[in-house]
Amino acid sequence: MKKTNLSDYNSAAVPNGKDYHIAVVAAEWNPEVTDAMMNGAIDTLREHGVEEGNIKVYRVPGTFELTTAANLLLERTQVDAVICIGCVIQGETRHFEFICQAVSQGLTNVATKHGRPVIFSVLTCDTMQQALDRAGGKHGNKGVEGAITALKMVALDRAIEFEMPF
Ligand code: DLZ
Repeated sequence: MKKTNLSDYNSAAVPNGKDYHIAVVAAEWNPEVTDAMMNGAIDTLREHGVEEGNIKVYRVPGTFELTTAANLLLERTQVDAVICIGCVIQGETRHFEFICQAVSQGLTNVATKHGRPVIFSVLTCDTMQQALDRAGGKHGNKGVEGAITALKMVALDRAIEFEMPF
């Protein structure tokens, strides 16, 4: 079956996040997109048992700053995962390429450096309409998907920590 909305998921297959601590960091650029993704992520965490006090939300100026924020959070707190939300729209210059390259590589480096999940909920679009379509529009909400990914990755982290027999 062709999936047109990637935010359709089986709720029963998502781990319960009762004792999880999750940070959500969202860029201020393109707020009509990042606000919708951020709210989708927060609502999804709540729906899957993460307690209100265990969800911490931060804003950064732009998508480029997501890497620094994720690094600070993982260095200074015991947060289980960081969901990074941004939206980069192609403009007339090459700025787009540099931001996309820096944030994708930067977040990968931060995740591997700290050994904790960092979720890449960053839209890299040609047009604002493409972004809106993925922030609660016809292609779902990538913030929701980021929250589900975070829950699954924390569950994996704990399974490796506590369930491995060797
Ligand atoms: C400068 C810039 C540009 C041109 N475009 C975007 C964008 O589409 N999305 C986004 O989140 N941020 C953009 N920024 C800001 C950079 O991410 C960053 O905040 C600045 O370069 C300062 O480091």
